[in-house]
Amino acid sequence: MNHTLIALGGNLGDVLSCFVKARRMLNALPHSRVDTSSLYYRTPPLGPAGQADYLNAVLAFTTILEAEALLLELQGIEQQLGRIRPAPRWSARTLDLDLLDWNGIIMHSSLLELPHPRLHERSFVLQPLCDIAPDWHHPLIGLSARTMLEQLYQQGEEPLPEGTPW
Ligand code: A4P
Ligand code: MG
Repeated sequence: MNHTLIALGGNLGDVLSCFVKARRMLNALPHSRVDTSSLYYRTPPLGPAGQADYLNAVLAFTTILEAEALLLELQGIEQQLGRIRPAPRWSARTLDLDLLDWNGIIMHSSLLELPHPRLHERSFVLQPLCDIAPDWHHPLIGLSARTMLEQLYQQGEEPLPEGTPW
């Protein structure tokens, strides 16, 4: 079985309901289960101005699926929950499912980059990741999620408001 980390984000419509449905759909994939869920966080939008706040969360997910097959399943779930593609990069969305890590591998294909290339720059990923896997180590940077989050705060990034259970 493969141990993976999946980030959820969204800022359009009833995002929390999308998170709940996405978790249920992940649990329904063959030989797969959601092991742990972070709290969810309300986060200021990174990217174009004028967007609504996001909700963000991270799941630990065990699956028989290979990495690219899992990414296709994630995109299928996004679509079923109302994600419109193609859309301009970083436009508001009902649900974004990013694969942060798959068994700690490093990969650069046209479809998939692992670990997720921007995860270490983002408190809206690292804070929920720290809820469920603070000792997870970034396979390229070699630092734990906890240390990467502390570094962001040392650089002046504002801590997120307290998270909420689903
Ligand atoms: N792709 C490559 N690697 C991965 C991976 N590890 N996981 C490719 C998921 N997808 C991966 O993604 C674009 C392409 O990335 C896909 O075709 C896939 O093959 P997308 O989901 O279609 O588009 P996107 O999400 O608009 O682009 P991108 O660059 O992934 O955006 P990000 O980095 O996900 O940022 N602010 C807050 N507060 N919270 C957020 O969650 N999210 C974004 C989107 C912007 N601002 C945000 C948040
Ligand atoms: Mg994405």
